[in-house]
Amino acid sequence: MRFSGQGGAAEVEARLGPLACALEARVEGRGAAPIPRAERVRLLFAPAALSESEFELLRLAGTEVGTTSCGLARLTLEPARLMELTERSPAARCLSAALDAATAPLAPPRVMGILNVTPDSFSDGGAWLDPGRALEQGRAMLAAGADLLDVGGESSRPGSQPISAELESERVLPVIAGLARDGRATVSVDTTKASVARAALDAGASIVNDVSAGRHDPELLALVAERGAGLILMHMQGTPHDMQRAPRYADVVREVARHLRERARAAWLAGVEPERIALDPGLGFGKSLAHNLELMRALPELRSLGFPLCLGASRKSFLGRLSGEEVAARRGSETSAAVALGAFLGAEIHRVHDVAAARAALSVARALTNGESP
Ligand code: PMM
Repeated sequence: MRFSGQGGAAEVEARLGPLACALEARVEGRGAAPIPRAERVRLLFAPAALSESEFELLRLAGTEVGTTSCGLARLTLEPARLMELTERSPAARCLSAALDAATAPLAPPRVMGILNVTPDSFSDGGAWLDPGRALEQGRAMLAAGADLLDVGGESSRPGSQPISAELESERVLPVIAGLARDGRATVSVDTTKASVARAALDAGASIVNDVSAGRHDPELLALVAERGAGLILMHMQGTPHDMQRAPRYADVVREVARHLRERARAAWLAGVEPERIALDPGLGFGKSLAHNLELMRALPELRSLGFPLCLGASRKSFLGRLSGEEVAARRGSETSAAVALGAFLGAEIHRVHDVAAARAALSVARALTNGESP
C-alpha cells in the first residue's frame, strides 16, 4: 500500500489477520488488504527519491533498515516502534500521521441507495421519473436497509448530454422534499451544479455527491463548506459525453490517487472539514475494463489517502463484460461480488441500485473478514 509522506515514494504494507495475510502485498506495495489491526508495517523506500521525512526516518532507524532484491530500502517495524522513531523527529512525524490514516479501523459499511430521477440513466432510467414513484422507491430502499439515498436528476451515462439546472432541480427537488418530510432518510444529491446543490440542501439533502469533484462549478465547494454538508468527490477522466472514448492513463492508480488527493485539498482549502469528505475512484467514468479492475484492487492504496471511500460498481457495464450479462438490471450477482470484495478491500459507502442484495453481501463479507455475525 502506497502512502504519501510529503509527496514521497514510501510504500507501506502491513501484516494482519489470517485472511489478509493471504493477500499480502507484493514488494512494490500494491494490493495489501485493509488494515484494521496492523501488527507490523513494512515500509519500502526508493532511495533515489527520498523526501525529507523519509530520509529522517531511515536515519533514525539506522541498522534496522534492510534492502529488497530490487534495491528498495526496507524497514519492518511494529507500529509502536514506528511511533517511537517518529516522535524523535518532527520531519518524520508526518509519516506516522499518514500511517494512522492507512491503519484506521474501517467504519461499518454504509449502503447508499441510488434514486435516479432521470429518463436515461443506464440501469434505472425512466423508472423513477414520476416523483410519487420515486418517493415510494426511496421508502422501499430505506426499509431494505439503506443508510443513505442518492438522488440524481442528470444522467452521467457514457455519451449523455448535460441538462439545465432548472430541469435538474425540477426533477430532484420534489423527491428530496418528500423524503425530508418523512424525516427518516439521509439524502445526498448527485449533482455537479452549485445551484442545484443549494436548492437540494434547502429541501433537506445533507450531502453533495459531485462526479466532477468540484471542477464543473467553481462555487460548489464553497457552498458545501458554508452549509456544513457532506461531500463525495469522484474521479472522472473527461466528461460523461466523451469519457469512454479510449480512456488512457500512464498509471491509473497513481493518477486517480493524485487527483483525489488534490480535490480533497481543494475542498479543504474552500473550507470543507476533512471529516465530511469521502472519495470515490469513479468506476466506469473514463476507465477501461482493465482500469476499473486495477482501481478496485488498489482500494487499500486509495484508502490510505485518509478518507472514507465510496464505491459505485452497481450493475456497471464492466461487470457485464466480465460475466457476459448484457442487461444491466440482471447484473445483481456481479454487483454483490463487487460489493463484498469492495468492502473487504476498504470501501465504506456502497452506492447500489439493489439495497437488500448489498446488505446481504455485506453481512457475509463482514462475517468472513471480521468474524462479525448479525
Ligand atoms: N456512478 C453514477 C452516478 N453517480 N456517483 C458516485 N459517487 N460514484 C459513482 O460510481 C457514480 C455516481 C452512474 O451510475 P448510475 O446511472 O447508476 O447513477
